[in-house]
Amino acid sequence: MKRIFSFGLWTVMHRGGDPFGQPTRAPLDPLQAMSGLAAHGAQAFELHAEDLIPSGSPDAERDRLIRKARGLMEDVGIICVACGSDVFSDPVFRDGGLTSNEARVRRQAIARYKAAIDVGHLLDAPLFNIWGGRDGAEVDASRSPLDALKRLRDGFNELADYIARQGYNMRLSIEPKPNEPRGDLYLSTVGHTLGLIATLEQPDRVGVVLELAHAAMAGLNPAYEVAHALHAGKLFGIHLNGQRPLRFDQDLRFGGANLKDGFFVVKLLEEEVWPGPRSFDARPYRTTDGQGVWQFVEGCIRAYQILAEKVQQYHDDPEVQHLLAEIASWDTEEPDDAGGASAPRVFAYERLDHLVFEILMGTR
Ligand code: GLO
Ligand code: MG
Repeated sequence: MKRIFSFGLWTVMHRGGDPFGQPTRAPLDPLQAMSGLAAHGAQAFELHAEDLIPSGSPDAERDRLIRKARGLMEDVGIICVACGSDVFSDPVFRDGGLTSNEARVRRQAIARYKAAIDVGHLLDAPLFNIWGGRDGAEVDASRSPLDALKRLRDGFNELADYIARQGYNMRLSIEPKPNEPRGDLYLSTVGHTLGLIATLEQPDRVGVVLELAHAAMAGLNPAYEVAHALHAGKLFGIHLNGQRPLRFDQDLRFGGANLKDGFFVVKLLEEEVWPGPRSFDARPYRTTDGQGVWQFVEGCIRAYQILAEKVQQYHDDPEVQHLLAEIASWDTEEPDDAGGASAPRVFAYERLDHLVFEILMGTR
């Protein structure tokens, strides 16, 4: 299987600003972002429709920008694997998008998503991914969380229905996150999101996008989150990056933190031959300059490739094979010494875990 590497346009377009500091890099326009990504090893990109088309652009301008993008995509050989919408930065959504207490604002959020779904369709995106960054609260008295879930359900139903009625060849996904920018977000983990999806009118059309950083922010094991999505047949996308647990959303370069978590996520994706694009949603450091942005891109891709090689090495290692075969042999109902007292089981997990460490360190 040929792996497809993808980046959010917003990752390389990010200018290094943070809540306490001004941007540190010159702006990069979306077409430069696409061609730069193609030149540095990516075969695909994701975007918010607004990354390419400023919100409120008239249709003619939208069509012109899409024609330009499609021409460039053809020229440089890059495809669009997911589209989303920025329903978080405009102050109108400060009390929520789909969950706002103002019906008028909820309608605006739906309209924004529908317009972005059209953009995704025009770029041949097979997935529309929703991260509702404002769908949460700081003031729990402001709305019942149950009402918020009902509003999310109604919103996702309407959007899935829109995609179906338009006849678009596109699936819908939801990207959970526990908090930030809101104090708490209503759809915080894969498990919560799967629970909500089960209540939708067309649950088959809707899945999840798991972001490693978001799982780590919740103190969860990202590989277990991926496993839940895979088990439910719902892993529609993945956002790879690095993150130290229980902090603000750091979006570090893939490989920049929690190496072992990254390894076990890659191990799962590779073992399951998961067919989706390996998408990166990270940010170049604030100290990175315009050139360094492309080192960031190459670093993310290379980190994935190295971890995939490590997964292969793990499976080829005779001692690992021996230990895994032994573990598999315990999975039997047969008593191993009929009549006599069984010898206490020796679990060689210390050794197995150390072998993972040696493989990752390159000392084996
Ligand atoms: C923020 C999210 C965000 C989404 C994007 C998808 O924490 O990770 O970057 O992935 O909005 O459209
Ligand atoms: Mg993301």
